[in-house]
Amino acid sequence: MQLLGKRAGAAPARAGRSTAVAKIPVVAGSRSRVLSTIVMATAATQVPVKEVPTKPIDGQKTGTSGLRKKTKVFMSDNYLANWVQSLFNALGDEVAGQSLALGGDGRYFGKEAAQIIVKLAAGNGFKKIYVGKDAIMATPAMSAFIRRRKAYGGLIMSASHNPGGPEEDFGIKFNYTAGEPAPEKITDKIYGETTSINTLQMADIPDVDLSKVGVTTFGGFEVEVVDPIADYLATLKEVFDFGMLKAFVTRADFSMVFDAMHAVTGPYAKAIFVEELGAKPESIKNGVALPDFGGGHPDPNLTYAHDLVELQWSDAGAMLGAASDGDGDRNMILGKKFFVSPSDSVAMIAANAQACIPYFKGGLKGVARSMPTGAALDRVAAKLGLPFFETPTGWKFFGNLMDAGKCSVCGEESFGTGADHIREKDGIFAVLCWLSILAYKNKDVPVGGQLVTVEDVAAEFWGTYGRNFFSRYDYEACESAAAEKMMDHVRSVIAASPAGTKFGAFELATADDFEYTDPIDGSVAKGQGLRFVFTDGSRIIFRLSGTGSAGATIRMYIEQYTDDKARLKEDAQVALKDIIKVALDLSKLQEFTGRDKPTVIT
Ligand code: VG1
Ligand code: CO
Repeated sequence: MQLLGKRAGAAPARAGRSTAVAKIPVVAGSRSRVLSTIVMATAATQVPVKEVPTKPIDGQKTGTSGLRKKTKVFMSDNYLANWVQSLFNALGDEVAGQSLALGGDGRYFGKEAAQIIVKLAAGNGFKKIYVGKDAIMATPAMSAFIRRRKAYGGLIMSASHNPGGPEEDFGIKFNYTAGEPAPEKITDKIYGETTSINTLQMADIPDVDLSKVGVTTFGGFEVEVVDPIADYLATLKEVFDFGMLKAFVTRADFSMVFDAMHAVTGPYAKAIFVEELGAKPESIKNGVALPDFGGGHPDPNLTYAHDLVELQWSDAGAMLGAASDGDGDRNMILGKKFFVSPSDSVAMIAANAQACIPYFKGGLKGVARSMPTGAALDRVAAKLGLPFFETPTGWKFFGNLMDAGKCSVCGEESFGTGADHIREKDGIFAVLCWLSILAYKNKDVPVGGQLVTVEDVAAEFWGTYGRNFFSRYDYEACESAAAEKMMDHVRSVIAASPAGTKFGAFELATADDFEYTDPIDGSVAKGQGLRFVFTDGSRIIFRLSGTGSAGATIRMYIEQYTDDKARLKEDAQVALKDIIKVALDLSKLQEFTGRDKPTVIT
């Protein structure tokens, strides 16, 4: 029986896990007796399993990307175990005899969480679990790993760009058989299970040493501790020409700097940029992964990656500057004194992919971006005659398009760039794309000659396509009720504004709450962002974040296009001044939230 699954020919399912495990009556007041009772698990795994009684915990609903809460919440009672057991319940018979992968971004509580998950996987009939050494595996590396090892799925312990540590955030998400973040049909089902869960199936096995690569066996259950880099590197080598990149990176007149923000990409960057491509070891900044990310906010943007920004705006700046987030799926690309907006970055990569990156030499199958992302990519699609898709925020919406062969390159304005080599956004991939573009464009420039820079690549792109000025204002940790009220107000503005309504100098073309029908499976996602589209193509969008762990974060996205050659290099904040004022006025943001300025401007 395949409840949710897509993988044909998966290991044969047993006739239901619950019938294979001896039932123990859970009697109120007899907790200790039940806990001490051990039953034999499935014939497949032969691991002793304890049925541990538990109770539903409120609010275990996954957001844009997995479940994120304060670390202390995750560490309390059965918080983590309940969610993982609910996931396995949601997946049902599919999991029997399968192999699961597990890793995380190295944040505080990850190693302890891994031990709990290993026991649950064994107790729920998995045959094998792969665990990244020290419970580490970057999000894109997990996606690559699932695909290469044909694992049934993987669990990633991360709250991504959210800070880590005992007082900060922890998180978990499930990626499915193609390496993609679980689609909503699964996450909805998990949530349903969390509201009625009453038993945890915990294997009665000791903790596993996760610090050494190797295999440990418990009955028919196997734990394999793996190198978290090797499979990912192998996938990247299938995409890029590492020989060409090495020749470029080691040029005497080239320099790069990669800020790992004390997060998971430190070891990956060393292995890939330094050991494989010959970059100088000092090119990697903040390369030691720490459980609290050194107290920082591992979000690669102009505010939180300020050390890198300062360096790149100084005379010591490198030709290419880049940073990645907590779990390695985001990227920020900088030139010398130059910032590439992520909405532009994905479009520039798409425009140059076929010429510069071997994996794309046959051309792109199609491209996609999330709705709030700036529309530069649309122009590339139109010019190259490519299928184009506009999806809701969150990487899970790209997976179906890629599986169906309709999308090669995709991105989000939130520093997310990726392709169909895996099913996650991929920070190091984006850096390698930019290295490939620079290497290709400079292949005929002799050492010491005038190198084509990141800024030159952008200028060339804008000269061809015009420029979509883009900015995002984040108002973090607002009071939830106030944020909801503001969104209600914006909805009422939409309802009262027919096409033709004037907002300052801007004339409304349409306004709505974005809704997406997946072209592959027909599933519908509603309420994905309040948007105003004006007759000149300018846009204003409001969303509430789905990745926070407390309060509400309001995101305001602003976009305006120009093909006026004289304005192409203008500062985005200057270019967007008028429309930003329109957005703040129509939403009454300050009135509702009391905030007179955003926490982060991108
Ligand atoms: C944010 C971004 C979204 C991204 C998500 C996960 O979501 O806006 O584009 O996919 O984070 O990224 P939200 O709901 O907070 O706007 V990551 O690197 O934190 O997994
Ligand atoms: Co991330």
